[in-house]
Amino acid sequence: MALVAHIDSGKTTLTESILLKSSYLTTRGTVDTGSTTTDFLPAERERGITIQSASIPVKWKNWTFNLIDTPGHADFGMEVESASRVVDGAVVLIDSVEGVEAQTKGVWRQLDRYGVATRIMFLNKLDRPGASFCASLASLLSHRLHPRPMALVLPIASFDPQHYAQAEPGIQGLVDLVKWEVWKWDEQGTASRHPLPRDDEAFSSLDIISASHPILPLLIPARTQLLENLSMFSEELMEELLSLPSSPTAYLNVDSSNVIRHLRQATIKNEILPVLGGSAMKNIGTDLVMDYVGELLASPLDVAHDPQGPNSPVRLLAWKVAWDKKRGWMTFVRVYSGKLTRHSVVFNTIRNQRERVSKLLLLYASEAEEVDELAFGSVGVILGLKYTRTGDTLVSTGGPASARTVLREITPPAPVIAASIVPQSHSDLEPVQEALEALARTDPSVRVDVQEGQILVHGMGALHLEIVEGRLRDEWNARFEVGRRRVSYREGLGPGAPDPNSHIWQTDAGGKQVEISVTLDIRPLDHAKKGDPIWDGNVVLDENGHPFPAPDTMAGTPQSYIAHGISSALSNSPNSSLAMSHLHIQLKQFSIPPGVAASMLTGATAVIMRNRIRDAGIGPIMEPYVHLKISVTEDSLGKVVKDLTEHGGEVLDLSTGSTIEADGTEEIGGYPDEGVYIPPSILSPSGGAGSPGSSGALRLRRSVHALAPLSKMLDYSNRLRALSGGHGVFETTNAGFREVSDARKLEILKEIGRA
Ligand SMILES: Nc1nc2c(ncn2[C@@H]2O[C@H](COP(=O)(O)OP(=O)(O)OP(=O)(O)O)[C@@H](O)[C@H]2O)c(=O)[nH]1
Ligand SMILES: [Mg+2]
Repeated sequence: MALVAHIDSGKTTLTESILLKSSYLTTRGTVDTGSTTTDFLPAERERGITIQSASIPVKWKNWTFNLIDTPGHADFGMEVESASRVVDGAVVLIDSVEGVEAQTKGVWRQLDRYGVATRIMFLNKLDRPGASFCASLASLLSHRLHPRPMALVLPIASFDPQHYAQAEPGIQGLVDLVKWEVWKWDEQGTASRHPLPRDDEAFSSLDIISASHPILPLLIPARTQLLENLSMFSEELMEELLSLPSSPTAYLNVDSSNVIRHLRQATIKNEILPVLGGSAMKNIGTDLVMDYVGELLASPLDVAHDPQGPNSPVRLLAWKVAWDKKRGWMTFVRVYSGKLTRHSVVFNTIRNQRERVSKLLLLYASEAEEVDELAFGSVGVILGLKYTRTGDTLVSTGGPASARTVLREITPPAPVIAASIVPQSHSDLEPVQEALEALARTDPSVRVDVQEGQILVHGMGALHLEIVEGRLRDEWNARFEVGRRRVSYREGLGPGAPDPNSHIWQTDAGGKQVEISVTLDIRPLDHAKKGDPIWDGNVVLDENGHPFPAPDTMAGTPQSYIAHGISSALSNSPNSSLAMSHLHIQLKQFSIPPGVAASMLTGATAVIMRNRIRDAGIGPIMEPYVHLKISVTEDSLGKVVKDLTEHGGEVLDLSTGSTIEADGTEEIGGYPDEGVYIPPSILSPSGGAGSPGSSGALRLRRSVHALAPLSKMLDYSNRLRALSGGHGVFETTNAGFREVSDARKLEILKEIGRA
């Protein structure tokens, strides 16, 4: 199970709370004092943000969860990518002052991409002034996150009804609508549970909730709605409800274990999104999160994996590789089949290598426990592997061929920014190159290449490069200087027509002239279409019109050699030396004379494609854009907006920006609220009636949402500090590549030395 969310929504804080509640910790740490279990890197503790995901097995009641705390900053999206690949479920958090944010949608799409169907939403920070349970719930619909969010709890801001009239913020309790009980937390954070009555009479004289409390009249309708909405997904429940007498309290007697069974089925099929809430910082709601994770999320047995028997062959996915000074290479794996034992030998199907397992560890954040075996479903670490990289599949040697199929690989997101690395002296060159290679192995979203004798490191954003630089120095003791940062541009296909003979390549093979032909239909991708992230924003199809998987995953076939050739030609345009993007490429046919090695297809395809791209002439240039959310005081708003416009930015929406997607496209409107219970806003006294983000603590501040070229925003923290007298804060998320104007194209070609 992974915790995923927008930056700062409280994932690490919730992790710490879970570790405390499950008795793994006796005292909790906080992000603010740099003392949490899972943010253990010095850079994480200094900055108070998560940079790498940390996994930890948690025991709660009869369950064991493998919990993965992920980073929220978009620059570390690779970590969410790999975590999404190996989990069967996720808890997605929302800061309930803000509602759904740009990266909430980002991580949601990542979960979609890897088919993580079962999710629970946790509306966090309900203690903050301006927090609103209802508005946050509604934002799930308006941002089209899920059509059927289902609140399993209602928040109790205070047990004193006066506080509602005075619009006091807070969270003191939760009503569990399923188990029909009230949770109450005292000042020390100790919880007590109070069952609710099953008949109407007793409601007027409850001990736990006073008769004048505004939540009281909502309880029975909320439970009724929950059951009715759920019955849309279960005929059995529908019939049970229909057979009940028509009294208002009849639904109170529906057995809760029965309700949980129906909830679980609907959650596993992703028909509903269960919604919980609380305050991770105050440990409020944590117990309910863990209970419902155990009760509702898929277990490894619920997900279609290989059937398991006592002698099932081993199949693992390496989802992360890390380097540790003491332990050496650490390969994080999830066991998808069989049982892995210490000192065994496994086969890496992608690198075609046998690998010896020296030790097995269960990792508790930075602490490790050595174990003799990793069982089916578990997440652990292998020491001793030499070749394995993130996304590789490992299987038993000697197992049946069917077990050798490759598990779906992990796609690193496209890098958008690069910096040159200059070794301090000649003797530093080799150590720097080794360090870069090792770092790229641990973080596949870092790419290293050499252009005109210069080493370039490409990454996901300015913060990512800063962290990469720090790790090279601290973890590998590399000695180097860093050149100016520049963004990674892309080239699209030029206008020139193809040469009719461009599909043929003649070469010399063993002293004989041979002719290899590869016919590719290459054209620009339609503007409205999105490219495949596996192919850096291009669409690459095989002869049958099916998308090509990444070249590494289909070793040995002629198609795989062609895919390698395509990938090599795309990585470097003969016109601009930039990577190519937004191309639509379909393989039509190919022929290779008998007796010529199929591997020759790689070179042939690369040459044929490069010629085609060269003949087409230089195409449009694209540059990466970012979506910015800037929060400033009213008086500096004008200056900030003016500066954005001067730097090629576009202001999207001055008030909430909430209807604009991270990639700048307008949303088509939210999901209807039909079949969804949204409690009245009175439940969140300090939340006000407005939308999240526009109320409470932020009243004196204004937020600006804008889209701007990343190249002009590299030094934005300094610029904003000057513009806002130090009061401005901002966040960025990647918004994809956009085609630039002719004037800007010339500027870029000059910058990269091509004009
Ligand atoms: N008021 C309040 N603050 C909270 C709560 N949970 C977390 N915070 C604060 O929010 C900030 C961010 O919390 P983190 O746990 O680091 O958030 P995160 O989602 O792990 O952030 P990244 O890993 O950097 O994406 C910290 O200052 C926390 O103290 C909460 O329930 N209430
Ligand atoms: Mg964190």
